[in-house]
Amino acid sequence: MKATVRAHPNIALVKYWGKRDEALILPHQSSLSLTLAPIHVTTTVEFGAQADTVELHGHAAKGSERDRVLRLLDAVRVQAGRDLGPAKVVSRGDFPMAAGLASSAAGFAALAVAGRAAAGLPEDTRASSILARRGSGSACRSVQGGFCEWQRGERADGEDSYAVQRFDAGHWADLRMVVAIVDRGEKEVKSRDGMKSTVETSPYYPAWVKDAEAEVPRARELIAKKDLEALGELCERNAWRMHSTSLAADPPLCYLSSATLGLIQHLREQRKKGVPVWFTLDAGPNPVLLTDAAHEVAAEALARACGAVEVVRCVPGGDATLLSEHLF
Ligand code: 2P0
Repeated sequence: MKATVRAHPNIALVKYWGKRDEALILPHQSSLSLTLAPIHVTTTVEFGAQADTVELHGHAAKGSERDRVLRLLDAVRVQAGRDLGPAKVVSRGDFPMAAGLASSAAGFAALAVAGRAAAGLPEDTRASSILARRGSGSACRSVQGGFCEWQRGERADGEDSYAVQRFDAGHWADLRMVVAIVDRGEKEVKSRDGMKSTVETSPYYPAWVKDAEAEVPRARELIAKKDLEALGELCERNAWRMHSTSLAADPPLCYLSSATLGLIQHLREQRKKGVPVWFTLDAGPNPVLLTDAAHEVAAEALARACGAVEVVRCVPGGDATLLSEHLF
């Protein structure tokens, strides 16, 4: 009745931006990401506790944060088909939570896999990915390592909307992602609200959906060939288009800061000088640089030269895994 899982965050190369079903968290388009190590979240779930308790990163979770965790465990109870009693959950991450590194992706992936294991359910990556998705969309891509594709699916019940691994972490072991934290502040508009507003008000949204869906198979081909330059260009294009459709929302959503733009400018200059480095950008001001092992030090230096207050160097990460040591 107790299980502990370690899962890694992921960064999308082709982003997820917008839901067709808010309750089930079903996306309008498919997306593709890379799971990142060594950073991770560890989560222990125990059923049969005295009362439902949720501790996230050293604090008792409250309100909607707590509800999201407990709702996911309710779905585990339904899958188990028996009364598992109240649950105790403790979760800890080892990376800066304000980094825009979507700790929720690693957190909900770890929670889904640990919840199923604690309930005695068999290991099942598809079932865990669907469960993780219901906690936070991007979490479905953190159940497995390497390059994962979240297929949007067609069904109204979401049973065909989950992530599949296209290439494992070993496929392109010298690919690097360098997270450049230029701003530690909380973003004004959370991803969940930003994407909802974009879907509802941006006249460019339908174009985003069509384009992103078409970029996924292209990205897959470039990853198969390990074509860093073409993948870097695709990543930047996709990030710009996600931000463009958001900028066109009403009111406009601008996640970029002057520090973001300064870094991008510098990165382009470095690229002209022959440094193979590209960027992607989630719903926040902190760019994530894409490069190879030979240039990760140069990428970090570039980020620091542009005022990054913290830099996290990452390599392709593996699957969410069960651990024998628990957090309590
Ligand atoms: C992504 N992002 O593909 C995109 C790119 C942010 C920008 O997934 O509402 O926390 O829980 O499904 O997954 C962040 O949004 O949103 C995200 P919910 P989530 O990684």
